[in-house]
Amino acid sequence: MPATLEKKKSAAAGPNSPNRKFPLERTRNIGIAAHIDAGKTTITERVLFYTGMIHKMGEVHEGTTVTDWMEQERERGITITSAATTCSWAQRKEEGVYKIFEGIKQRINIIDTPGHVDFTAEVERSLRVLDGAIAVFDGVAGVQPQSETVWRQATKYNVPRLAFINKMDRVGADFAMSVNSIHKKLDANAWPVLLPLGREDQLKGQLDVINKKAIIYSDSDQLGSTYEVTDVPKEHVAAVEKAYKELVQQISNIDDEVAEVVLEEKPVTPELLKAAIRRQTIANKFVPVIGGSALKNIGVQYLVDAVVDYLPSPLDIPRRRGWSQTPTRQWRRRRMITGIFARLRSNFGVIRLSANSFSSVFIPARFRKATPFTIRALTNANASRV
Ligand SMILES: Nc1nc2c(ncn2[C@@H]2O[C@H](COP(=O)(O)OP(=O)(O)OP(=O)(O)O)[C@@H](O)[C@H]2O)c(=O)[nH]1
Ligand SMILES: [Mg+2]
Repeated sequence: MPATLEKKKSAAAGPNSPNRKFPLERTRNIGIAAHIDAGKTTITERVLFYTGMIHKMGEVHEGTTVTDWMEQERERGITITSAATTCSWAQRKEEGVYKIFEGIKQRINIIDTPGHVDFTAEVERSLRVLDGAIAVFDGVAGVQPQSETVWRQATKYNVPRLAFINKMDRVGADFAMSVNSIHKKLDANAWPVLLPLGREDQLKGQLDVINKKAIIYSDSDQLGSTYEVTDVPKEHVAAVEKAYKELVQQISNIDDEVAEVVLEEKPVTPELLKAAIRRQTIANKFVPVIGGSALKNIGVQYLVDAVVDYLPSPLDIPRRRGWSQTPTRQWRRRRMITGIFARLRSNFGVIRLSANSFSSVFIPARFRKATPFTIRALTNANASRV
């Protein structure tokens, strides 16, 4: 093959090519964020295992997970630095279960963030570039202080999110209390789409509220790869019906298409309901809630299905603005900085800006070194903001 043709072909397959293996509409860039120890790294490890990226499931307490890769992280069992990883996932066909993107392979890029309060800046850095997030909560504690911080950060950057109530296997786990604490402390419009089936040592799987099915994990498969999708067991029918009514009502309050169908007293099909949940989640008006246990390998496959169903592809959300080296963009940047100066001046304080920070904004690169001056601007604001 001639060298130019070969070059063209490899360029076409590159990550930024329109012919890339996974086009943007089949990509999800997500982060997992939560209070310390909520189970973010354990969830990430399970996702990598079920998507076939790794063949041996690691554990945080054994120091064998993929995303806690630093020596200190492995020794201490905590995440210190955000780690990015990738996998692909096709929603599995299951009898009586509607999934929006069934059978279509998706690329999921994941950032596992740290939960410790000392690394809040690290989480913020991740959230500002993500398209969606899984907010993880401890099923015993509900919303914890650092969950509030990451929630606010995600809100600040308009990141659509799912809530995963983890650790439903722990003694004292309470799904309803956790959802309630999300309403009270985070003031979020968050409602369950997948309830945990049982709790503590009786946790058996999940209840699909939209498709009205039960996902029951096999006791003989400790790795959680085997489960059965059945009708909802009799003793749980009332709970699923209640959650379904609540879900339809909440969605109809914010989505015109569902509201219309409800007003006409027609059935709200899973297709219609899921499409509305996707729309409203991406619009940041709704948060689907899911229960499960990462450590006990219960509920992670349907969590990944929910990521694909409800979180946006990069094409579903407005473009982020960044800095560019093109003259037009540099001009916009200059205008913005000039605007900041105007505001600073009106505050009648004084700061000094170093020659470097000033020249990098205003002076073309080839002249920068030859510009030995500092400027004074009038302000009482913090210089680091400039
Ligand atoms: N009982 C129970 N324990 C869990 C579950 N998920 C995680 N854990 C345990 O909780 C501890 C913390 O889990 P991690 O996955 O490291 O939590 P994290 O949110 O990544 O923690 P940081 O990154 O340090 O904030 C580990 O000992 C896990 O084994 C769960 O579903 N049930
Ligand atoms: Mg972690």
